[in-house]
Amino acid sequence: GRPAGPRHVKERALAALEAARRRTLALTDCLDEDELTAQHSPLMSPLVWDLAHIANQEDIWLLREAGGRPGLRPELDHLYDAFRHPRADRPQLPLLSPEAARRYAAAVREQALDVLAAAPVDGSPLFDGGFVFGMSVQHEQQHDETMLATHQLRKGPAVLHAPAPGPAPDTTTLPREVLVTEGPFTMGTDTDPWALDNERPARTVHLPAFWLDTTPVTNAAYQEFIDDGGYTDPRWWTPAGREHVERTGISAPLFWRREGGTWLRRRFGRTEAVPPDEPVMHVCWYEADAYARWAGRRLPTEAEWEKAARHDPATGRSRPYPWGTDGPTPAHANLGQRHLQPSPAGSHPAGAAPCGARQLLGDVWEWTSSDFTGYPGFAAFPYREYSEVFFGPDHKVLRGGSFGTGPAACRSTFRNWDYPIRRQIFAGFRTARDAGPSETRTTA
Ligand code: AVJ
Ligand code: FE
Repeated sequence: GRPAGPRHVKERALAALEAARRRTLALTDCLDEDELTAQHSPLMSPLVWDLAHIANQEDIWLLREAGGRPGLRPELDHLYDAFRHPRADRPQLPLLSPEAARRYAAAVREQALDVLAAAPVDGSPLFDGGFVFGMSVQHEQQHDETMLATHQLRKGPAVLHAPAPGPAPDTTTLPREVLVTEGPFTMGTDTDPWALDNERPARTVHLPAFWLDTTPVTNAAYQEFIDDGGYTDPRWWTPAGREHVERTGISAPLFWRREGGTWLRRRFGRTEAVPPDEPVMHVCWYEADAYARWAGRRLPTEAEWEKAARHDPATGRSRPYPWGTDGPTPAHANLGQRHLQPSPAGSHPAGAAPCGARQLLGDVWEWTSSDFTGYPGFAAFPYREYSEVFFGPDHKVLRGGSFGTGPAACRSTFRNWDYPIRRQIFAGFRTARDAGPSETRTTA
């Protein structure tokens, strides 16, 4: 279990704030001023914008809202307001220089740690369980993942280095799919102190039995779809997906290129053969959806994904993580940019869910079939712009986190969302199918 109490809450917040900042600095200290201020893709901000935006959000939320202080640079709020300036316009703004952004981030952090030391950690929704500090950490970690995606889009030689993940254990006896039996489970949470508004409230959801892939779909499996003419066969695509493929001409995951008979991929400034046993990534929702139909299957709904990731049939309860209640270790999941690629399919048996599925957290985000909406009883907190303004049919839900996701922004209830055309994110998928009536009483 998790130790409670104000001292533990503050220690957890402090450690998470420091870990997130180490990563932020690692992603920005490795590039010179020109590279930090350049726009590597119109989809992304210049890295120096992310750096100062992280500092500005901490200025707003930890110094002003939580600390009741005047804050350091309120005059910068408009420059670093994501809603005021689309990403493509950000390089033209009079942004802080990299040096000034670093100084701003350090100065805000110094005061934020004073606020943390003096803060109550209960008594109000903003402070209960250290929520506002957890929110700030998760915000920084999400931008760290966005910055990692910017690194993947930049041209030029590699500047990030990390060891490769270990090989998968022997997977010859691993079943291709696992059964999640029919019945109710608790979806969402009322009790996780760092859960964001869109993960709340908890409710009971009743699902029919279904089968789910034991691991994310691999590059080798996805290549079969390509080789089978999957991209040009209209049977596999929704009308919107078909239209998207025709308009963009996509015919393989982003960053892939065929040379002779081999598929190569560019990864953080290096080119390598596509590893067959790794989860496929940099595919959009339309590609994931088409692959699933080609395979005679479908994407899981968001509710199915969450049930597979946390329902414990032995107790009838939902877990914070597939493996239980303790936070992730490297044995459980490939998270936090310790590696710069997903682990091979079948890795992390210690992180398996009760149903037997592996790698639900970490490695690659997983597209689900669901639109991003508020749960029944949703209440925006502490601000509408975090999630509520994105609710609706334009965004699809992704679950599980990637190798680039910080551990504080990853749990069985965490919800991510994006447009169905997006491919620069570290997203793959796994597939599902309905279980037949004779299978509903089988125990997984
Ligand atoms: C939840 C990843 C979609 O990056 O747009 C960052 C997170 N919100 N700053 C995003 C976020 C405000 C968000 N995603
Ligand atoms: Fe942000």
